[in-house]
Amino acid sequence: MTCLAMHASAWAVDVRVEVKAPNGEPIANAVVTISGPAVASSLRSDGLVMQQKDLAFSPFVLVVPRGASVSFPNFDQTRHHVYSFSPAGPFELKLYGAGETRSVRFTKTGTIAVGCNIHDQMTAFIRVTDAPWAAVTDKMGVVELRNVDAGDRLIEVWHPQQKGSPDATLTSTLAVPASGRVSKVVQLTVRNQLDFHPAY
Ligand SMILES: [Cu+2]
Repeated sequence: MTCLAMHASAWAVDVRVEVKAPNGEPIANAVVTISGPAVASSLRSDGLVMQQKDLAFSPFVLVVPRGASVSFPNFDQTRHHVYSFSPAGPFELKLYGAGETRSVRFTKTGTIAVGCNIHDQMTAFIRVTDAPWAAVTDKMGVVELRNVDAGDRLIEVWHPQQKGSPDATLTSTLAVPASGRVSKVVQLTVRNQLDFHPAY
């Protein structure tokens, strides 16, 4: 066994983060990242998909490692024209129809607000990160991040309804122990409306 494998198994624990509103309600679609000197990102870099179905993007929020490609398959009978003006990764996928797909590679970290030129109500967000651990909260407001290396870590939480710039995050610290498991509750204030739009 190599030293690296020993390190990963012996000094890493699972971290549970719960994101809540001040009134205690769970906040879904928050991107939780933990930064630190990991050997490699634990995020998958292939098979990343943001589909178009029933005139909506799915998932609404996706987190991907920098350098990854995301495919945008169209499962609707109507054509979509998917684009972003976001400085972190502007792109345009001109009208394409049912059963077709396109893909985009994201090489800068930041927030990509995704829209459709035909259907204004279609909106989604891609967060591109260098953090070794990241996930999107489920409807219970929870992420489980596996095998986080022990040490003092920085947790960042991002949400599309967060006040501030498209890249505004709420940061906090977490001491990750060498064994056991750890959980943390993060309180986040979000607005009723999206703070920014793909066309901005
Ligand atoms: Cu569309």
